[in-house]
Amino acid sequence: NLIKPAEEVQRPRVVTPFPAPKIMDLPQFQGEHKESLYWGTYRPHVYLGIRARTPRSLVAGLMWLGVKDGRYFMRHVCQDSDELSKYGWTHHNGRDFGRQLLIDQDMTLETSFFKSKEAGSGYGGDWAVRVDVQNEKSGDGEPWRSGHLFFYVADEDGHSLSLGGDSLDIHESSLLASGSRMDVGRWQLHLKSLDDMEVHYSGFRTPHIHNLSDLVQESLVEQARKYNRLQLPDRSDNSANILVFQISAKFPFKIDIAFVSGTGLDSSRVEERISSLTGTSLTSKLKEKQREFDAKFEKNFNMSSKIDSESAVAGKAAIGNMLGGIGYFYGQSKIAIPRDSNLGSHENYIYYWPAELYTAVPSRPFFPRGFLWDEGFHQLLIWRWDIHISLDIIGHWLDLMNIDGWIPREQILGAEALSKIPEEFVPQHPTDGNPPTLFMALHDLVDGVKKNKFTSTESIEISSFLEQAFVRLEAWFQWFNTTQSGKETGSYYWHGRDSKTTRELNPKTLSSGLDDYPRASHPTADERHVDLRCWMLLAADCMHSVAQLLKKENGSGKEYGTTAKMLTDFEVLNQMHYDEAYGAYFDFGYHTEKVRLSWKEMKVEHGYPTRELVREVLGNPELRLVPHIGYVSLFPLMRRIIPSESWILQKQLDLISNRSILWTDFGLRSLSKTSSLYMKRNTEHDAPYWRGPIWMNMNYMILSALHHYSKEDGPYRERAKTIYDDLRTNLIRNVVRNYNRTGFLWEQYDQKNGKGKGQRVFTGWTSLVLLIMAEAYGEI
Ligand code: 6A9
Repeated sequence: NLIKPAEEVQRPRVVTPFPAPKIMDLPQFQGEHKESLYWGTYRPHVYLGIRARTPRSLVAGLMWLGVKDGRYFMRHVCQDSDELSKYGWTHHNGRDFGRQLLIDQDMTLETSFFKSKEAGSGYGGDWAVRVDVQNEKSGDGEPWRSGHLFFYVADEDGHSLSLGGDSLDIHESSLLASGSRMDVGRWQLHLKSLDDMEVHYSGFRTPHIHNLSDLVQESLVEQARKYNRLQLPDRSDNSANILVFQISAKFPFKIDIAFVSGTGLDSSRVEERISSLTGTSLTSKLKEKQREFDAKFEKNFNMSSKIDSESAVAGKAAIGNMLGGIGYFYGQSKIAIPRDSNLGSHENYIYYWPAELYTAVPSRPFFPRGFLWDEGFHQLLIWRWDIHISLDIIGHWLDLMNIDGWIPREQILGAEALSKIPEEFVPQHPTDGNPPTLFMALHDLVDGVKKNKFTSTESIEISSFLEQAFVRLEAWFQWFNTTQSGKETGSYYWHGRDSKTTRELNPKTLSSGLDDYPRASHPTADERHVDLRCWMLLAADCMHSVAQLLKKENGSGKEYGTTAKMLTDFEVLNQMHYDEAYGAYFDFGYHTEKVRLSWKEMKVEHGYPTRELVREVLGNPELRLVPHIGYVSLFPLMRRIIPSESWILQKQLDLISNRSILWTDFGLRSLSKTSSLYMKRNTEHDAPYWRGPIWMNMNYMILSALHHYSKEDGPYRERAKTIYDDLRTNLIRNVVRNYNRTGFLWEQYDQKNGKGKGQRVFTGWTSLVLLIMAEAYGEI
């Protein structure tokens, strides 16, 4: 039983769902739509994992033995320590097709996924996986001339699985396993191959599939010890809910795995379905799907005249990995509660309600889970590919809202997601927000409907979605507008900064998404954050246009218009945030520049003196603008508040194009070289993160604004155009170069040499490079 009992009597307010019909209950998300998305590669944290969009699914996945320096290693969960020199989806359409390439030392694996619904298929249809294994050193004389794959099926519902036979000879019978479930009826799993191979197996019974790699490894080690062979024991019993099949063959070899459901009904069609999902039939289906993918890529991004073919390959990997990285999660968030609260919990957290989340993820090996503000950026790509997937994802996120209009920022749902993160980072803080970037995507959709860019069916679906979402969006807006407001009307600040810390050089602002980007040295209620003010403008603007579309202008719609107008007021913005001397927009707060970290001798422990890095404040903080030029300073430009004829626009262009400030050959750095905190560590353990390196999401927003100003009449139009072109070229060139050199998209890029930094396989917002290639920007 994975689900903790809910507090039945009276739910604490913070874990009470928003009292309105769920968006995901809309008719448009049922029926064919729902079924078409049932099975998928929705387990992004493993190299290849399949499940259905249901809380306790039948799951499947691939492991293999990698060989390094003559030793074997089990590969399963995406891990940097596996040192794969490349992996990721070169193609994926988010639905029924994907092709992935993985390079593990001398071994190259190509995994393809294909899905189809045939007459006789059970709910959600059938699917197939092809694994094509090559090895550079596959000559007969080599010691490692055979490869070992492990394909598993596991029933999270605990139903037991039946083995195809006691000894598996696939040339006799291709049946590996079968079972039965409520959702899809009876099902069978088959293995077909033209190559010679041995198949061994092992059965397990456990609800904990997240440590399956360990189980398989232990079983192999035990066999190796006893019999000196690398082979699963061919042991299972009737109660096993997990079956693992070891497939061993000489390089090169190829296997096709076919999953067929609804097999209880019409057995004659089963053979036919299996053969159409394997062999030459599968080959031609995969080819056809790949052609479709290429054609859709061409049509939707329409950029062949704008970029070279090398960039197009990286662009395809960007969208392929974004779609291939989409996951389905189910579980309960932990919500942090104040220590002194009397909620009757012995822990410092309570559980959110059990919830499902269908979402893209920032990075498969490191952050294979949902992040609220990342998702808004992801949707800018996804809606342009498949509007139905995008609405489904946004709907899931908005359904996670509580009665206060709050959505937890980081979604760590279920055991598999939890296994990727240290415990202390799990609880989410209900006082903390995260930029409401979903409004960017929603605004694009509204705009698209108004300008007839969608088919009429799509437009109707978007409108009915917005109709159902409206109360939630209003509550979301209100949550920000009330809980994150500042002392002065029209001012806002990110709540949740630590005002008592003695360790951080500058207390972090995790909720802003820009973590360690420097803010006022002393957090107080006097703060005003210019980025949040601009996010509020985006939200108000978007709400206003949604209200217009839904013909609600006379009710609350009017207020959003008024709020948006107030927040676009150039004079007020300048009074609150503009610094004449720097020509830049800044936060405001209780601040001193005279802060540093220094080592302090602490009391003697066990005879040893200990040292700690602590913060020293050498100046007197005062209420003032906080003089750090960087991404935050550019928000008024990003939001296009600055009139195109204003000399303040010229100032912003100066800051952007100045190499001593933000300009590099690889994109705009997050913090000016002239800032006192440029590339400074925040604590002994926290290296600079948003204090210099180049991030794609912000560069995309800045480019989008430059693109806008290069089309608006005004004295700086030409200059905006030149800067836009150069910045765009630099960003594309650098990301593509890194992709070709390293095989990966990266979390951020070094501002000095352009090298990918932070996490690799960061196919979240770095994938926006594709929209940059295509010059696809929103109207807002
Ligand atoms: C905490 C650490 C082994 C950081 O892309 C996701 C987020 C962004 O939303 C945010 O803006 N990333 C950015 O500043 C990654 C955050 C990962 C948090 C993980 C646990 C230990 O894990």
